[in-house]
Amino acid sequence: MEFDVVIIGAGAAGLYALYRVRGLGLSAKVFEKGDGVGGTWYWNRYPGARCDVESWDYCYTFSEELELEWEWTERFPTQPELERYFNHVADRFDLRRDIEFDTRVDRARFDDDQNRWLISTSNGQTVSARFLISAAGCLSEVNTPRIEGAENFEGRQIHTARWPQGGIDLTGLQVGVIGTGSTGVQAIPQLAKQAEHLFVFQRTPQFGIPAQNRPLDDETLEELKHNYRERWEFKRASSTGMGRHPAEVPAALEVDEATRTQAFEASWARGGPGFARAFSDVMTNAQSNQIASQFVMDKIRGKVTDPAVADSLAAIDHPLGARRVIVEIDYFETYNRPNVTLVDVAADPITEITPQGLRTTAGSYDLDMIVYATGFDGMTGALLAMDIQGVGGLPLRDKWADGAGAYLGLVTSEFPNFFMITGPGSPAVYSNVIFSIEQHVDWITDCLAHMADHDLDRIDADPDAEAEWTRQVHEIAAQSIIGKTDSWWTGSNIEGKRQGITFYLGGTNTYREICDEIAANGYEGFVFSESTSPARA
Ligand code: N01
Repeated sequence: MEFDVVIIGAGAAGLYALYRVRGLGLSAKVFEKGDGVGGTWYWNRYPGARCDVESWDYCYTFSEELELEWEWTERFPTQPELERYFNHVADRFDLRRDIEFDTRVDRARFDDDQNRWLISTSNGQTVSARFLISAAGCLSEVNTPRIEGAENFEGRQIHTARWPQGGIDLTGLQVGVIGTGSTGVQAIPQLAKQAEHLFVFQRTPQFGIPAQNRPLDDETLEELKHNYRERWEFKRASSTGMGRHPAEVPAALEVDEATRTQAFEASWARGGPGFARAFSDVMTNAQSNQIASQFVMDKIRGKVTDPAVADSLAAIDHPLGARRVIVEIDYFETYNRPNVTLVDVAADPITEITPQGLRTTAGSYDLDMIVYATGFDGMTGALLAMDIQGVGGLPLRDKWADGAGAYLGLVTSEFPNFFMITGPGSPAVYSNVIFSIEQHVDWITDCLAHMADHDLDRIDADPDAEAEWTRQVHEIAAQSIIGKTDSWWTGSNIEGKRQGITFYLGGTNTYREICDEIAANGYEGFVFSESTSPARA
């Protein structure tokens, strides 16, 4: 089978890419390893899963009708609501007929003579396409740490991103959770309500800001619909793709203590991921950050009745925002329940999993089930899980052995006609990702239209342009406190992975301007060649 475009994944990126590619009159096929659409929101169905970007921002903007007809029910949408949304989009735009479900892309090889990609899938097909677009996601390759003895455990072991449709009945079970990142923090309060006893194995305490979630009433929905174009302008102007009015705030060090506390209290009461924006310098000045960090740690302590547990949860050793800040609902209060035990595995590390449970250097825990809330191989995991080979059979794994890089995060040299949506080098995970996805898809499909108009058959990144862009990505990251501690952001959660921030921290607004300018200047830094191939559609 031959297509103009093959798209990997039917999450937010794959669905929109299919919609736009079709709009160019190109033939397309999407391969999706799950049996439904939604990507992250298809796979992550653990109890408590919800988005920590507000519903009115975490949605497509490409269709006015879609925006006006869809009604969000809460400030922060749950996984079931998001899954419904992506199913609605797939049906509304008649996307399913070009999606093949239960089909994983295992291998993609560029045929230099034909200028085509040969794509092999888990169900034994090989298809060819002029263009290959990865919409495989930044957080889709799960990370399950290898713990000695895990294979001998007699109970059930499950990663949060593989929670089954229909759920799991935890009644009467002794459950252990490893991991207290965004996922663990969302899952733990819900698991605690269901399990007989919940043991939380925490290695690194984390900052948690209350979501202050709420249902959306008719008046709010009406206002959201009324203002959606204005919000879109704000998203484009903002550095993270969020549609908030950018408030002018002073630096924390410019005001007195009482004013500071008042502003932090107000930000806390608003809730959500924007807590640090109470002042302009929390993310840039170590002293301001320390004051904000102390405020959050005191709040955490205030929520937990047992002082020793409160200490374990609040003894945070990294600056606020150096790891992705967590948005929580009833997380810290959950430790006041008699059926929840916090186990500090930084002090007493996990040594092994036994047939009956889990052992640390301090004791043993009998468990019926172990939940791995241990995250993902971020940014590059899903790309490198496939065997992607560029010019001359060069494996992407080899090309990126010393660190991942792509020109604008879109194209990596020696892999012609291969586009990555939210690839390494783009703002990706440090932005309202669905808005970044739209920007990437629009840019890519405009580029495909440009190639068709100019009878161009092949696009590649100039290696020098790519190296210079990657240098800038690293340079900007080096100036930020983001990533100044180990986490999946730096790749340190994956054994043997090259460490460092691979996403662009210069702001989504600046990034968009750069991408647009490069396109307007004839796609500077990209190398095109004219149609020579007999296979050209
Ligand atoms: O994964 P994580 P996540 N022994 O890597 C621990 C997005 N997201 O799935 O910190 C013991 O952050 C690890 O400990 P440590 C969001 O971008 C969004 O929670 O390495 N512990 C850590 O506590 C987020 O940032 C939403 O010491 C081990 C945890 O596992 C990203 O996904 C919701 C261990 C992993 O935390 C990833 O979040 C959920 C071991 N051997 C997720 N190995 C939204 O709301 C790992 N850990 C949109």
